[in-house]
Amino acid sequence: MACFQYLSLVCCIIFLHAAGVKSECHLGWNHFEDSCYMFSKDALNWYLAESSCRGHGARLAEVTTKAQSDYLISMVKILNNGNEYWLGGRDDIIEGTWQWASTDKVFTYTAWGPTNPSNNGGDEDCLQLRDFGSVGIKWNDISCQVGIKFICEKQLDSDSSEIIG
Ligand SMILES: [Ca+2]
Ligand SMILES: [Ca+2]
Repeated sequence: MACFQYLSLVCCIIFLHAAGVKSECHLGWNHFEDSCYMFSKDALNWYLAESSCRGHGARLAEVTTKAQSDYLISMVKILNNGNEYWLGGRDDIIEGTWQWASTDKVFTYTAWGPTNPSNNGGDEDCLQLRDFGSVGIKWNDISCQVGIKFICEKQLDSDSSEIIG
């Protein structure tokens, strides 16, 4: 009887472990709600950053809720390196119309920093997270050609099946 109970416990642990693994992000990716996020160590321009994310079966992070925005900002604070990070927003197709790159959907939620988007020099068409000092980390438009770090995002479900490519 004791042996049977022990085996049941082992089976239960194995089952829970297997179930748990399925809902986790891959090593190096961080789980929030339905997505996995990777904060790059490399600095690339926006276009190469987007390509890099696609190479991981992901996209540049697209922020549609305050909760998601707060999470990403808190992660950037934890990394505490003063770095700026690309997000997947752009207005290079129609100036002043900000869209998410993977869907072309126009922004609904926004978290712009003071006086932004500013389109300085007529050449700020890509979306980054940067530190605005007293108001904290917010959104800024900047030239797409600047080399900075970036945040990739992919669906939690797609992460467990990413073997091909
Ligand atoms: Ca612009
Ligand atoms: Ca700006």
